Amino acid sequence: MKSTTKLFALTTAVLVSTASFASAQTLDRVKQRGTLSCGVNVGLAGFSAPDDKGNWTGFDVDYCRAIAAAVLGDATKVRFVPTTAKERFTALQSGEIDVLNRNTTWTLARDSSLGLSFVGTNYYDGQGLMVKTGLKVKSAKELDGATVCVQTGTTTELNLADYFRVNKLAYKPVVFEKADEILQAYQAGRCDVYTTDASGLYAQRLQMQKPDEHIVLPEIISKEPLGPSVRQGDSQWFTIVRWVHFALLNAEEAGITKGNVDKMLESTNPDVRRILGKEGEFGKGIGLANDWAFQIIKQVGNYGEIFDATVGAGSRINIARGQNNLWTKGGLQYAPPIR
Ligand SMILES: N[C@@H](CCC(=O)N[C@@H](CS)C(=O)NCC(=O)O)C(=O)O
Repeated sequence: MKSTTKLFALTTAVLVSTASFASAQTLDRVKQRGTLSCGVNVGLAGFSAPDDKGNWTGFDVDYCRAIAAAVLGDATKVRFVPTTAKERFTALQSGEIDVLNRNTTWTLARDSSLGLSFVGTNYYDGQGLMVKTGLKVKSAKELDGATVCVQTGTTTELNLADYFRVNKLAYKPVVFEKADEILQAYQAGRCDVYTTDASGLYAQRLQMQKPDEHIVLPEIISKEPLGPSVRQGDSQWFTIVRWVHFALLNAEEAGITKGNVDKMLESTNPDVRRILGKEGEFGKGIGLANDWAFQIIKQVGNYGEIFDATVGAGSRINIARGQNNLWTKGGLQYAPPIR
């Protein structure tokens, strides 16, 4: 073989292997491995945080477990991969993780050029601003000339710039790579304002020395639809992760809970029977066992149960369901039917 031909063959091989990796069947790889590799936050109370024994809890963590329950029949078969805001997309692109569940905002650039596909919005959020009560500031409009602590690699950084520019307010950003560093800096008085997703602010306030001395201002300055994302190019995997989210919502809507799911197997309600795999062959279409949704609910719970236990009324963070309520209760959470 001439050396140019050799070079051509080599290049083609590399191209082919990259392409086949991108479209490789993630489902098969997860099944072969026997564990789901799930990208989560390094530590954000309510969403994803390890305790001192290395047990992970949180809203995003439960989404990882729900996917493992659906795909592997076992919610414990998850390897949690902590990622910072900056690292998270590379972890998915490189194949290190199968899915990213890390308080990540769905934007056009991420959903296209960055090589990700968002499966839906599992938490409707918006960006907030926190200040010390001692500053006596009541509105974001009073923040002209403020120093603002913000995390790099986030939508937060971009919205902050927009908001202050549009409202003709001057500000000085102090940029950090990790939320912990911001927490320290903000408490030490290195900045007047801490800005991030409102959910993040409530979670971080609990970690502060004196939570009562900080308020979240009334303005919500952006839309932050948070949700799971997968690599582009594997539509089967995309559909699976998307329907795990929909199954969690449909289960709540149908009143199926972790506690009653066994009893619900005897239900005559056709909707309940389809969700639990007692009627129809809906698992087959997405490459899973017919009891895929039963396993999610039995082992992890429904959407409302996850929300309550991790970030809602049953948790220390105590965030109201608000927009994250089901559409039947005035919220935005709406899932297409399993049928
Ligand atoms: N939703 C926004 C912000 C996500 C984000 O990274 N938020 C910060 C502040 S709450 C965080 O989770 N930091 C944890 C860390 O990296 O230590 C995005 O997708 O860019």
